Amino acid sequence: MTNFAPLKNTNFIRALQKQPVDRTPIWMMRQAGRYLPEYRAVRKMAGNFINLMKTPDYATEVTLQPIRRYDLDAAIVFSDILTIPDAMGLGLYFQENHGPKFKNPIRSEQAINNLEIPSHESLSYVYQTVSQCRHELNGQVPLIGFSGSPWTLACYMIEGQGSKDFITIKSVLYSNPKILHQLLEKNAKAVVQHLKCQVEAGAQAIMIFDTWGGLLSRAAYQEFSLRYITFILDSLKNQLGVRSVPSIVFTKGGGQWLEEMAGCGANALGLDWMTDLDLARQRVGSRVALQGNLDPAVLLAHDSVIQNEVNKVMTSFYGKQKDDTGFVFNLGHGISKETNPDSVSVLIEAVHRF
Ligand code: 1CP
Repeated sequence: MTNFAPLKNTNFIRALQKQPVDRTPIWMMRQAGRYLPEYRAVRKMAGNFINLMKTPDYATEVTLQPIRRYDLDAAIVFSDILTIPDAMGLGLYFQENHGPKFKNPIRSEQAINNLEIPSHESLSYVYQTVSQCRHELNGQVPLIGFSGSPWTLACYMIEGQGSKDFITIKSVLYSNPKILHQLLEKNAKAVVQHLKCQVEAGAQAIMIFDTWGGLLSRAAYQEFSLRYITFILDSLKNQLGVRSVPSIVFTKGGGQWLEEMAGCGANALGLDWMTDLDLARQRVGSRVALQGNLDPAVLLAHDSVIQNEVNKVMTSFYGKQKDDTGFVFNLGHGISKETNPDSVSVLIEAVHRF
């Protein structure tokens, strides 16, 4: 592994490990994105989203943009969860104003049998971006690597694109669970390898995005999502050993199963804004750190509203409990592209001032 500069701001890593911090660390999901004019400029240069993501120089540049502009405590590598299915041969493309789609969605058992775990080579642009970001960050803040959860990846692989209810995969779940498990198992192995390679390339923490886990019933969530996340975190610990890094699991709509999630092996759980931080802490005890959970829509309001809502989130975490370690401030989901970049400064200042 390359030698990188020592980390100067360790607050994020320490919070994930439930150790004392100098200040509450903050970063935002999708912090590199369309709300920033400098992102839109690089995206235009790249021509399209896929090219932006697959060109390490561009991807590194947009990863660093929010770090240059704001006093954030972590960077997240600019990539996408759909890189894995793309590298499995599903053919990712981006339809302007419609979002990502696959040319070859999974439509048969045969297609699942034919899937192969992506080679290191096919995703090397991600690892190159990770190393380049880590180098250019020069120890300023830690770098997060990430992946989608096997379930969330399968949602897109079977549907072929985004959806509100992902009804195609849910019908497979009930009519042919065995075949779905075969797909999830392949995805899980691919995710282990992808996260491991990102850590080896320089990622200092990892996050698993289970954006669509909340579509499942409690029992189905355990069987089709959490079980594979647990497998991934366990395998990573075994394979990385002393090089292991702290981990975060975010299931949107997962507030109902926090007790079970707290046992999956993650250092921290990401919470959406529907989940109360205070109650969450009571439910998971001191087993895991928590990350969240301001409604991203708050950023569309007046500065005084933003400050007020930040204080509510902070008080909800720090207000009543004795154990005040293990909190990372974040949004409850990705930042909206309608957000005024100045509102983000107001948010960050309010968190740091609290
Ligand atoms: O510029 C653009 O038009 C592209 C918009 C965009 C961006 C900024 C996409 C397409 N992906 C990304 C980057 C991205 N995606 C990051 C970057 C790091 C960061 O700054 O946070 C991350 C972590 C993701 C992860 C991702 N991609 C998720 C999980 C997290 C989440 O937001 O729930 C999901 C579900 C995707 C799929 C995806 N990629 C892009 C879009 C628009 C979508 C959603 C598609 C849909 O469901 O309709």
